[in-house]
Amino acid sequence: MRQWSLAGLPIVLGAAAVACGSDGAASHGGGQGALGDPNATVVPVVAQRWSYSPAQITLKVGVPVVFEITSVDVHHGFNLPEFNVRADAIPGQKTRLPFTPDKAGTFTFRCDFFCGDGHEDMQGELDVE
Ligand SMILES: [Cu+2]
Repeated sequence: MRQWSLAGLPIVLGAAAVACGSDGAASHGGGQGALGDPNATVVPVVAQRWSYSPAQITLKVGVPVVFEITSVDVHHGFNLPEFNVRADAIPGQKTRLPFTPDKAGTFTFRCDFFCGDGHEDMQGELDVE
């Protein structure tokens, strides 16, 4: 089994901090920046080898939510490439990911942090209507 080096981690975390900083800028009219809309619905997402619970999520265009992502076993990722958002799913932690879908359709979220033999097939479906 392939082991990922921790050497890459500070780079990833650093990039996330930069993204959060710009998102929280005052120019972001009325929003709560990286903390997300306080009225946004929290959508819990639990990652485990090698699936997500729920495996299917339905959201509405323009309605903000906050994904609250965690893992029950090892470090996973949560990546929505069509929306250019991602977060880490870490055991014992909840990662909050504010998200407002801006287009309708059926999309795939997938693990982007190598987690073992089933990693390539670890995915779920996001429906935006
Ligand atoms: Cu994985």
